[in-house]
Amino acid sequence: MGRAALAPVAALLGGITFESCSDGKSNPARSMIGMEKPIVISTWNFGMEANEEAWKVLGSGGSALDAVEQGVRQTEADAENGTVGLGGLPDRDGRVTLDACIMDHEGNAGSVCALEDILHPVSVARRVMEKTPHVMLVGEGAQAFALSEGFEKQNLLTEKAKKSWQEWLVKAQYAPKINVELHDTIGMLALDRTGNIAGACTTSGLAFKMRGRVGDSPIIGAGLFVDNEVGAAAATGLGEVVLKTLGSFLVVEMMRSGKSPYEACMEAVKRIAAKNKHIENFQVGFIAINKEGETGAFSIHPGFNYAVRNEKVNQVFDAESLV
Ligand code: SD4
Repeated sequence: MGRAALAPVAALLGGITFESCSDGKSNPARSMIGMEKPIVISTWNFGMEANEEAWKVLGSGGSALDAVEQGVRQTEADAENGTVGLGGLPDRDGRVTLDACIMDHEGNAGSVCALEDILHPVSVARRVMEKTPHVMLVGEGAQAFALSEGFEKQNLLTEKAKKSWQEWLVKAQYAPKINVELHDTIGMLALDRTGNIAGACTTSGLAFKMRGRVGDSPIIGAGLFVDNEVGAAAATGLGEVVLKTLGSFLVVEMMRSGKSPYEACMEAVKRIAAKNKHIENFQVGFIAINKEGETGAFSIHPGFNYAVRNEKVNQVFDAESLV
């Protein structure tokens, strides 16, 4: 296991500089950032822009729930991002199908799976949470609900994504493999000024997946879990293996038993590695935050990074990895 990649990979705002320091057991972000609230952490380097939107809410005293919704909406609307919302790569039939969920500090949760033609699945998930007695709506039912709530239909298949799909069709090999360099799902966790935690997760899932395939991202406990007494976690990577360990729930439970966010993410990754063959074929990364505002992350392979934002820091960190 390497201690690779502790160095920050993005410049800090405001000219603040920090020493790169870690004992290999704690997250460098912890040493650098200190444990301060409010704070937001997101998967991948594109989390920087999403964090910025979340920060507009958090920095002005808003709630963690509003922050994570506003934050990931930025990614959903970014047509250049091929794995979330608009511009997401379609399934093998050429349809963009979106999965998202959201969870608040009271343990309320909402989720949509295989939602089509709606730009902001995370906001539909929030409506499911707030306006229905249910947690999860799927497919046509989710879309009908969204339309009844005033969301509008929109074609989410961009020309770029369509071209990638058409190229894929030439061979049409159904072998979903996570390339560790691919930037995937956005998971975002926030701790607000009042000490409440919320999280959101949104994705177009695996590129060229089977029609109807749903991964971990919209599943409470797998792609995302929040327990306001303990902390929160989110996952990215090959959903099938995260589903089989309920990865984000596992991370939160490990924090409950005393592990730091970093250690909890590492333990969940080790569990996945122990229970699955051929880890060389897939990537999984977790991010986590605890009640004190300490953050952490860990992945199977190098290449996973995450963005952290608080009063002093706005930065991308490379996660440490098992391999
Ligand atoms: C999924 N976990 O649908 C998502 C996609 C992802 O890296 O995060 N890919 O399996």
